[in-house]
Amino acid sequence: MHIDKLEKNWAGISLGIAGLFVTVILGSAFFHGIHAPSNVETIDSAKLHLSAEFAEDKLGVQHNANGSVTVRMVAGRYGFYPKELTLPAETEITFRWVSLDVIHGVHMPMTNMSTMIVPGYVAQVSTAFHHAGDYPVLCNEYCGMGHAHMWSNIKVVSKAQWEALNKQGGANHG
Ligand SMILES: [Cu+2]
Repeated sequence: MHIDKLEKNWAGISLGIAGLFVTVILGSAFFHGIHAPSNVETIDSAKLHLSAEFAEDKLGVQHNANGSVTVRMVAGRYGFYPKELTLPAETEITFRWVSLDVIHGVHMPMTNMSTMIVPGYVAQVSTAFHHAGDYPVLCNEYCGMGHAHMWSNIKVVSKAQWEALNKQGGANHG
Protein backbone atom coordinates (compact mmCIF):
# COMPACT_ATOMS: atom_id res chain seq x y z
CA MET A 1 0.00 0.00 0.00
CA HIS A 2 1.34 3.37 -0.97
CA ILE A 3 1.13 6.14 1.62
CA ASP A 4 2.01 9.62 0.50
CA LYS A 5 5.02 11.15 2.22
CA LEU A 6 2.98 14.18 3.32
CA GLU A 7 0.38 11.89 4.88
CA LYS A 8 3.12 10.00 6.73
CA ASN A 9 4.43 13.29 8.08
CA TRP A 10 1.02 14.34 9.34
CA ALA A 11 0.42 10.93 10.91
CA GLY A 12 3.78 11.30 12.66
CA ILE A 13 2.90 14.79 13.94
CA SER A 14 -0.50 13.70 15.32
CA LEU A 15 0.99 10.66 17.03
CA GLY A 16 3.69 12.92 18.44
CA ILE A 17 1.06 15.29 19.89
CA ALA A 18 -0.86 12.37 21.44
CA GLY A 19 2.41 11.09 22.90
CA LEU A 20 3.20 14.52 24.32
CA PHE A 21 -0.21 14.67 26.06
CA VAL A 22 0.25 11.21 27.58
CA THR A 23 3.73 12.21 28.80
CA VAL A 24 2.40 15.40 30.39
CA ILE A 25 -0.49 13.53 32.09
CA LEU A 26 1.76 10.76 33.43
CA GLY A 27 4.47 13.24 34.43
CA SER A 28 2.08 15.42 36.41
CA ALA A 29 0.42 12.35 37.97
CA PHE A 30 3.79 11.17 39.29
CA PHE A 31 4.77 14.67 40.35
CA HIS A 32 1.58 15.28 42.37
CA GLY A 33 1.28 11.72 43.67
CA ILE A 34 -1.13 9.41 41.91
CA HIS A 35 -4.58 8.88 43.35
CA ALA A 36 -6.56 6.12 41.79
CA PRO A 37 -10.31 6.55 42.42
CA SER A 38 -10.22 3.85 45.07
CA ASN A 39 -7.82 1.56 46.82
CA VAL A 40 -10.08 -1.31 45.71
CA GLU A 41 -11.51 -1.96 49.11
CA THR A 42 -15.20 -2.72 48.92
CA ILE A 43 -18.02 -1.86 51.30
CA ASP A 44 -21.81 -2.18 51.19
CA SER A 45 -22.97 1.42 50.67
CA ALA A 46 -26.53 0.61 51.69
CA LYS A 47 -25.41 -0.65 55.11
CA LEU A 48 -22.86 2.01 56.10
CA HIS A 49 -24.84 2.84 59.25
CA LEU A 50 -24.51 -0.80 60.33
CA SER A 51 -20.88 -1.23 59.34
CA ALA A 52 -18.19 -1.57 61.97
CA GLU A 53 -16.11 1.21 60.46
CA PHE A 54 -18.52 3.81 59.11
CA ALA A 55 -21.31 3.75 61.71
CA GLU A 56 -22.29 7.29 62.66
CA ASP A 57 -20.42 7.36 65.97
CA LYS A 58 -17.21 6.09 64.32
CA LEU A 59 -16.99 8.94 61.82
CA GLY A 60 -14.47 11.74 62.16
CA VAL A 61 -11.07 11.69 63.79
CA GLN A 62 -9.19 8.68 65.08
CA HIS A 63 -5.85 9.13 66.85
CA ASN A 64 -3.35 6.41 65.98
CA ALA A 65 -0.62 5.12 68.30
CA ASN A 66 2.18 6.37 65.99
CA GLY A 67 0.93 9.95 66.16
CA SER A 68 -0.81 9.90 62.78
CA VAL A 69 -4.50 10.57 62.36
CA THR A 70 -7.18 8.68 60.45
CA VAL A 71 -10.31 10.52 59.35
CA ARG A 72 -13.44 8.70 58.24
CA MET A 73 -15.97 10.66 56.23
CA VAL A 74 -19.17 9.88 54.37
CA ALA A 75 -20.25 11.70 51.22
CA GLY A 76 -23.93 11.79 50.38
CA ARG A 77 -26.29 14.03 48.47
CA TYR A 78 -25.53 16.82 49.33
CA GLY A 79 -22.88 17.02 51.96
CA PHE A 80 -19.77 15.58 53.57
CA TYR A 81 -20.22 14.18 57.08
CA PRO A 82 -19.17 15.03 59.70
CA LYS A 83 -19.98 18.56 58.61
CA GLU A 84 -17.16 20.14 60.58
CA LEU A 85 -13.78 18.85 61.63
CA THR A 86 -10.68 20.24 63.27
CA LEU A 87 -7.34 18.68 62.31
CA PRO A 88 -3.69 19.32 63.18
CA ALA A 89 -1.14 20.84 60.80
CA GLU A 90 2.16 19.05 60.02
CA THR A 91 0.66 15.62 60.75
CA GLU A 92 0.17 12.65 58.48
CA ILE A 93 -3.55 12.31 57.93
CA THR A 94 -5.20 9.41 56.17
CA PHE A 95 -8.68 10.09 54.88
CA ARG A 96 -11.06 7.20 54.26
CA TRP A 97 -14.09 8.20 52.22
CA VAL A 98 -17.26 6.32 51.39
CA SER A 99 -20.39 7.32 49.49
CA LEU A 100 -23.86 6.48 50.70
CA ASP A 101 -25.59 7.04 47.35
CA VAL A 102 -24.03 8.06 44.02
CA ILE A 103 -20.54 8.87 42.74
CA HIS A 104 -19.08 11.92 44.44
CA GLY A 105 -15.67 13.48 44.28
CA VAL A 106 -13.67 15.33 46.85
CA HIS A 107 -11.27 18.14 46.18
CA MET A 108 -9.45 20.27 48.71
CA PRO A 109 -7.65 23.19 47.07
CA MET A 110 -3.97 23.67 48.01
CA THR A 111 -3.61 20.01 49.03
CA ASN A 112 -3.14 16.75 47.15
CA MET A 113 -6.67 15.70 48.16
CA SER A 114 -8.59 14.86 45.02
CA THR A 115 -10.32 11.56 44.52
CA MET A 116 -13.55 10.07 43.31
CA ILE A 117 -15.80 8.46 45.92
CA VAL A 118 -17.46 5.54 44.21
CA PRO A 119 -20.36 3.81 45.98
CA GLY A 120 -19.32 0.34 47.06
CA TYR A 121 -15.66 1.27 47.51
CA VAL A 122 -13.52 2.93 50.15
CA ALA A 123 -11.39 5.76 48.72
CA GLN A 124 -8.25 6.33 50.76
CA VAL A 125 -5.89 9.29 50.43
CA SER A 126 -3.07 10.38 52.72
CA THR A 127 -2.18 14.02 53.06
CA ALA A 128 -0.70 16.59 55.42
CA PHE A 129 -1.68 20.20 55.93
CA HIS A 130 1.31 22.50 56.10
CA HIS A 131 -0.51 25.64 57.22
CA ALA A 132 -3.22 26.33 59.76
CA GLY A 133 -6.44 27.80 58.41
CA ASP A 134 -9.74 26.88 56.84
CA TYR A 135 -9.72 24.36 54.00
CA PRO A 136 -12.82 23.97 51.85
CA VAL A 137 -13.93 20.44 50.93
CA LEU A 138 -15.65 20.44 47.56
CA CYS A 139 -17.52 17.81 45.58
CA ASN A 140 -16.06 17.69 42.07
CA GLU A 141 -18.26 15.02 40.50
CA TYR A 142 -21.68 16.16 39.38
CA CYS A 143 -24.07 14.27 41.67
CA GLY A 144 -27.46 15.94 41.22
CA MET A 145 -29.38 19.20 41.60
CA GLY A 146 -27.67 20.13 44.87
CA HIS A 147 -24.14 19.42 43.65
CA ALA A 148 -23.13 23.10 43.70
CA HIS A 149 -24.02 23.28 47.40
CA MET A 150 -22.09 20.15 48.32
CA TRP A 151 -19.13 21.40 50.28
CA SER A 152 -17.93 21.61 53.82
CA ASN A 153 -15.00 22.92 55.77
CA ILE A 154 -12.00 21.53 57.61
CA LYS A 155 -10.31 23.71 60.15
CA VAL A 156 -6.59 23.12 60.54
CA VAL A 157 -4.86 24.31 63.70
CA SER A 158 -1.24 24.11 64.77
CA LYS A 159 -0.11 20.90 66.42
CA ALA A 160 0.25 22.56 69.84
CA GLN A 161 -3.23 24.05 69.61
CA TRP A 162 -4.64 20.69 68.59
CA GLU A 163 -3.06 18.89 71.52
CA ALA A 164 -4.48 21.54 73.86
CA LEU A 165 -7.94 21.09 72.32
CA ASN A 166 -7.78 17.33 72.76
CA LYS A 167 -6.77 17.64 76.39
CA GLN A 168 -9.88 19.68 77.01
CA GLY A 169 -12.03 16.81 75.76
CA GLY A 170 -11.51 17.10 72.05
CA ALA A 171 -12.26 19.41 69.19
CA ASN A 172 -14.27 16.72 67.47
CA HIS A 173 -16.23 15.33 70.37
CA GLY A 174 -18.66 18.01 71.24
CU1 LIG B 1 -21.50 15.25 45.28
